[in-house]
Amino acid sequence: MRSSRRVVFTLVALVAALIMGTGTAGALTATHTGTVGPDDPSMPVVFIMPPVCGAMGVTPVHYEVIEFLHPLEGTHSFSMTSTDGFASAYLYEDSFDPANPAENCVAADNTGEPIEITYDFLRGTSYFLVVFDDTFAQLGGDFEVVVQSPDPIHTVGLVDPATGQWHLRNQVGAVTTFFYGNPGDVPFMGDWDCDGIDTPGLFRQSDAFAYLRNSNSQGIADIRFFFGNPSDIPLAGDFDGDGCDSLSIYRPSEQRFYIINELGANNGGLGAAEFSFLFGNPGDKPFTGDFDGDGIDEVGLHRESTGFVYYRNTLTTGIADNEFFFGNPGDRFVTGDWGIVDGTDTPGLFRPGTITFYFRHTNTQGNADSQFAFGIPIWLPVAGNFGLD
Ligand SMILES: [Ca+2]
Ligand SMILES: [Ca+2]
Ligand SMILES: [Ca+2]
Ligand SMILES: [Ca+2]
Repeated sequence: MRSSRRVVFTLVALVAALIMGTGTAGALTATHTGTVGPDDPSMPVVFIMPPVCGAMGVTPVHYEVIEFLHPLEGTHSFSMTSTDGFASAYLYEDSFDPANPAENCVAADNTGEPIEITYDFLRGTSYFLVVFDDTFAQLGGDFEVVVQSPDPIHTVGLVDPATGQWHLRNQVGAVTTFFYGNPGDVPFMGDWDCDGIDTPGLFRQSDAFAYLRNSNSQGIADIRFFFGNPSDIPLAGDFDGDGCDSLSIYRPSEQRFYIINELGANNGGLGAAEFSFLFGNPGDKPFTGDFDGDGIDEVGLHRESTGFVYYRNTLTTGIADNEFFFGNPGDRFVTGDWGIVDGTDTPGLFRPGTITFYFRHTNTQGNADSQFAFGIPIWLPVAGNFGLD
């Protein structure tokens, strides 16, 4: 049974790869602006020997820090312009200590407009771009940094709820298959260890535990904790923008979201909810995603009976910020940054009747922008950046 399925899969994956092409791996662009002035803290200047830092000096300079907490691994590039070219920049790896700014400085530029730094970020590591006033006058000014970072490469997978077998696709449609969990577990994906890669999580309604794993391979849970009510729906997302996913709760009986920004302690209980709010109608299925591209996940609801999709751009009670129809009754909904890779998540769905995934590339009403055949009707869809070759 299993081996014949695998053959079917390979063929389906090949066809899908042909339909989808080889993906559009590129770069995400974001712009950071700020103003360095007398109110900013100061640190001793570090001499620059482009493209690296040299020895620490003594002259104090005003600075501002742009944090990149657990960014994706790969090449990041920075291009900065500033008022009369007053600013230069340092890049720090792991941590930045303004009392010892020669430490952990891995790149720097002071060669004039535009200031440019390119650096290969490591997986699971934080980076700090320090913009400082490189003039004797220390009058400061405005700056703008354009950051190019790697694509998150969101793809989809399917989980067989009868066997606990996971089938995760990479960007070119190749499928990685492994067993994780028991029959009946509720599957989801998230980045539990903040390395930029989404890996499996399960909610086992029989013991009300969540079981999280940090790699896309067969094995036991790396962390497990008591999640709560068997009827609660787990929602994985980064609800505070720190680069780490946590598990929040949607309680259908109350139509209430409980937002939690820490994972439960291993073998312990779930942490207290930071806050909760009412949203939704009875029967609607919750989902999470970053629908306004600000780096923080928010929540929405999908009405499977009609395909009605609605969400808010903030984690608060209120009317929907956006709503539209996508899909047919019975479709199973996911979200991700696909098609137009711009940091904004949009809907996708798995239609059991046609064993096909359909994707919308904008949060607007309309037909699917892309699609491919994949899977078996009873399988459940998941989505994320799986980090699979
Ligand atoms: Ca991870
Ligand atoms: Ca978080
Ligand atoms: Ca957001
Ligand atoms: Ca997008």
